[in-house]
Order: sequence, then C-alpha cells, then structure tokens
Amino acid sequence: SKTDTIPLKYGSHRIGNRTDEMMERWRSYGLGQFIHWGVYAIPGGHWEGKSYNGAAEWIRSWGGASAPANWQATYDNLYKQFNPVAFDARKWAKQAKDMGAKYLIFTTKHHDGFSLWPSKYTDYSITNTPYKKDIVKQVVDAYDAEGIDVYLYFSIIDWNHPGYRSGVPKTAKDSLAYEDFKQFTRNQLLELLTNYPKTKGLWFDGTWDAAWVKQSKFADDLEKELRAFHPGLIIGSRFRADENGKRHFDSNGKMMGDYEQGWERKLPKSIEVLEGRDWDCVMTIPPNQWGYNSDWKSSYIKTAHDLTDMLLHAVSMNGNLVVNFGPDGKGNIRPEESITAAKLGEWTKVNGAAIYGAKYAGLPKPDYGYYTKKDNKLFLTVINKPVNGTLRLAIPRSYKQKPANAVLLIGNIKLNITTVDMGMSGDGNIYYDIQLPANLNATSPFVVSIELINAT
Ligand code: FHN
Repeated sequence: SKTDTIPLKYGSHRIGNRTDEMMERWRSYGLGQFIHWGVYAIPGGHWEGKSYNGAAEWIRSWGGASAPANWQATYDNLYKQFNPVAFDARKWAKQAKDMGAKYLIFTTKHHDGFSLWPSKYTDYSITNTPYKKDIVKQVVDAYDAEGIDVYLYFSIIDWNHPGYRSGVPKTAKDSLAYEDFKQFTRNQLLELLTNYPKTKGLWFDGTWDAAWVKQSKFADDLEKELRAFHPGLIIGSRFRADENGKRHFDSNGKMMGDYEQGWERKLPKSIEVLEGRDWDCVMTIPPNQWGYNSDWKSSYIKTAHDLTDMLLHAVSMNGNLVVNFGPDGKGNIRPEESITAAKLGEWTKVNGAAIYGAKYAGLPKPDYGYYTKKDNKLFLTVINKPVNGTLRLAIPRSYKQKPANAVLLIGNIKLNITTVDMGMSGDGNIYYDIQLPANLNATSPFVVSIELINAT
C-alpha cells in the first residue's frame, strides 16, 4: 500500500482512477489507431540509396559514416517538398471507422519539431510547405465526423526550436534560451486546444530529457492550466516528473496523469501488475517503426491475427490497444496497413461485443484464449481452437455466476453447454463444456458469448 511518506508539491494530485464520464468513455474504447506522420515520411527510412538503421521517424538524427553528407541540413529542408497530394483525411477516418477504432492519436508535432498545423509560433510548420493547408484540422474534423475521438500527440523534444535543450542548461545563455522554449511549448499547446476544441486529450512524448525532467513546477502548472482551459481533457502519465525527477509515478509511487502511458510495444503479463490503474498499449506493426519506412521486407510484420491476440490481451486486463499507422509522404496509407485494417474490421464487425466496453472478467485466463466481460455477458475469445472441438470453462465456485447459454458470434449459432461431472475433484471450480460446431472452420480468433446467471 502506498502512503505519502515523501512530501511532494508536484507529485500525483489524485488517488485512484478518474471517475468522470469522459474517462469512462476512454475505458470503453477497446481499439484505437495511432498515426505518425510528418516530413520523415518523405525519406521513409532511406536516402540516396542508403538505409537508416533505426525508427524512420528518427531519421533526422542519422549520423556517422553511413549518413549522407550534410544530412541534417537536408532533412531540415525536406518540408519544402512536403506536398501530400493523396492525403484525404476522410478516407483515413473512414478506414479507421471500418477497422473498429474508437480513438485516434495523431502526431501534431514529432521530435523534429515540424508542426502539422499552422502554428503562429514557428515557421517550421505546414504553412510553409507547398501543401499549406492545415492537416490537424482536417484530421480532427474527419475523425470526429466518423465518431472517433481524437487525441493530439505532442513531442516536448523539439530539434528545430533554437531554445530547446536536452541537457540541463548550465549557462545563463542556455537558461534564457530554454525559458523561451518553455513558453513556446506552452503557447503551442494552448494554440492546439484553441484551434481544435474537439480534442479529447493530449498524448505527450519526448519527455525524458534531463532538462524537461527538471521542470516539475512548470510542467505541473502547465498541466493544471491545460486542464482548466479544456475541461475533461485526458493526459497520460508521460507528461511530467515530480520534484525528484520521478516520471510516470511520483516519489510515493502514485501515478501522475489519468492513465498509465508506459505500455509501448509491450503488454503486461498479468492484471496484477497494473494494480487497478487505467492503461493503454501503443503497438507498431513492424517491431519498431512508427513513421513510414519504405522497406518492410527486412523485419517481421505483425499479422491481423497477432494484433487481435494483443487486442484481447489488453482488453482482458482492462486496457486499450492502439495500433500504429505510418502514412507515406504523399498521404497514402500503405497497402499492408490497409489490408491489416480491413482484416481487423472484419473481425470487430462480428466480434466487437468482446472488446467495446468489455473488461476483465475476474476469471483465470484459459490457455486457449481470453475472457472479457460486459454486464452479464462473458465473452470467450478463442485464439487457439482446442483440437477436440470442446471449450472447457473452469469457473471458481466463488464466482457465484454460471453460464446459462452460449452463442458463437460468427453466424449467431447457439452452442450446447454441459456441466462436467468431476466427481470428488473439489478444486474449487465448476467445469462446463461448450461444444463447437463440427464444421467450424475458423481461420481467425472467434468469440463465444456466454450469458451468465446467478449461481445459487
Ligand atoms: O521516440 C518516440 C518514437 O519515435 C515514437 O513516437 C514513440 C511512440 O510511442 N514514442 C517515442 C519513444 O518512446
């Protein structure tokens, strides 16, 4: 149990999860989409026949012998070519809707500092590209029109701003420059919330620099200001550090922010590690590429099946899964991602009940899949179909609920349930067998919806 043994001014300001309607909505999303888009989509991980050996959105930091000559100057001028003629926010939003995404996290500005909206506070923005039009506005409006909630990704790291420092400023000149950068950051954030009032939350990134970690008071004040300015705003645990430099969790172990934002490309092994906190997981389709990389051939690409498994893993532990997309420099979603989106959409259309508003079921995980639960419905998502065609459920007696009927969501087929007589086994469980149709030829995970009634 956590007690406030260390007095803190800039630690967590709340005990437990938020209980308001907006956060309840966040909890019910199940599936989200992340989009990383910026000028890094032009090189797509490659330049002059050379490949950058890292995440494509980091390509500006390419150095050493393998980097093209004058690389950073080249990169910093790429915006003059940014003209995504194929960009159609409504097309993206429609695809996300068909996929079954309930929220979007969109990169308004990544570490390179390029702002995809016409920011008054920098020249390094969409305004000065051949494209000119406000991309953030188009995205917010299009997704909102599809009923998808929009969260704005914002990187504190800004390689373009002259006042940005990664290390703690040591000289008076550096300190002044950094103060200027802090005001710039505040201005841009207020500008985003002013311009795009439909925003549901801010998704902060690039907050690990020593210089930023020292800004506990500034960041805490700013977070309060942003929340007051935009009531209901959702901000994760990645924004600020406390006065001892502790990030995500303050010096007393309490989470700072509305949900745990540390689950990046990984999922918790058990629900216990989460200690009841809200959380989501952001996941790349390749191992670690967020922005567009034109070469996906040299790494493992997660299948829709892999992602469905992860989605159920997340929801069965009260989390959301956010799948990342990296459109190309013209504004096209790559074909591989479109295929994956379509496959996920086919799945969510039939089986969405198992993920939207569904939560941890309070039961041990079956080896062949995941349980989720909503009201009196228990959903059993089968990832690995048992070869005998029988799903055995082990329900602890203490659960006080038992299955009354079962329906296979594909085709709405009623399934037979029998109670298994275990004789004197007495291990505390009651066992039930659900018989799958003999002709079930499932090539993707399938869901059995089980109505629960009180067990006396
Ligand atoms: O450095 C970034 C990375 O490029 C990407 O944006 C991810 C998304 O969560 N965040 C940072 C790494 O944690």
